[in-house]
Amino acid sequence: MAALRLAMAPEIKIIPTSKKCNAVARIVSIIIAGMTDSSVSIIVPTYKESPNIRPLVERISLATKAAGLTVEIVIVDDNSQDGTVEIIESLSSDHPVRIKVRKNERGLAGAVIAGFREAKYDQFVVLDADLQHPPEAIRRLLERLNEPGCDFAIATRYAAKGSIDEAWSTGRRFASCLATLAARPLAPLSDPMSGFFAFRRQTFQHATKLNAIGYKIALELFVKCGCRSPGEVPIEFSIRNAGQSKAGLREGMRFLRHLVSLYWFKWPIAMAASIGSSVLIVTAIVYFLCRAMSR
Ligand SMILES: Nc1nc2c(ncn2[C@@H]2O[C@H](COP(=O)(O)OP(=O)(O)OP(=O)(O)O)[C@@H](O)[C@H]2O)c(=O)[nH]1
Ligand SMILES: [Mg+2]
Repeated sequence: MAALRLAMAPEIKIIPTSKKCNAVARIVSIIIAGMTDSSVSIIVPTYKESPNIRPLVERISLATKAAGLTVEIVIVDDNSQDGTVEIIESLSSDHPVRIKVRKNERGLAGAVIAGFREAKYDQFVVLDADLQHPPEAIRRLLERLNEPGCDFAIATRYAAKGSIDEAWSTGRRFASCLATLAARPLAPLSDPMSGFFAFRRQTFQHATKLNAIGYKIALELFVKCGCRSPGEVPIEFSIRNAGQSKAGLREGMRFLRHLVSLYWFKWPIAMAASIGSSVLIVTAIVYFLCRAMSR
């Protein structure tokens, strides 16, 4: 625990000029390390993920124990009725895991927000249940978040040293690159589509007009919480461990709607101006065409 706290403590640039200075620097860094929060609520949205729950909880437990973190794992399930509840109950005697079942709602983004409301610690990590996001990177995400000034830490497959499993099809890579390019102006992130991220309760409390549509909750939170200083952690993005993907054409359409709503939120005047000028141009063209044809 002390080792992790030291690792997570902000680096202090003190140049010791004597042994005395060295000792002072060490004492200061120990005090700051002691103040660094090493507790975290890990939120996992699930829908029909029962084959993945046990390996996921075991890997999170192992990785966070090795890192000296105090954790709770909050599974937010949308009434999958596939045995997920029973698996969590059997795991809860050995692991710090609990489940919230939502019976009347569906959707990844809403489930994650419900998880934040359930969480008891002040640092949140969100990751998918299907092990595409390596739980071993949770420690590095929190280290990043605890660097001075960082308000949002996100795992990325597109930064140097990040990668995507070779089994990803060309079509999937192309769609992911297109979506990433479309979202880039909204947030200075190399992988704004990522669903593996860490941030603080305090930042969440700054959220305005949260819109729980679609899959891209990290992008939504980054924009609506007014985050400015992201930290990135490269990961190897795997393929799904078991079970079926819930992403499909319908999610793709939702993503487009979501993107437009975020552009409206961030640049309402520019959006109104571009729509207004497009309408003006089209009206002018139609008017001159009609006049030319009536001569
Ligand atoms: N609670 C809840 N979780 C969901 C819902 N839809 C998806 N999820 C979870 O959100 C996470 C991401 O969904 P995936 O189906 O893996 O989507 P994806 O990673 O974009 O697609 P793949 O790469 O094909 O796995 C998984 O943990 C899902 O179980 C939902 O409606 N409600
Ligand atoms: Mg997945």
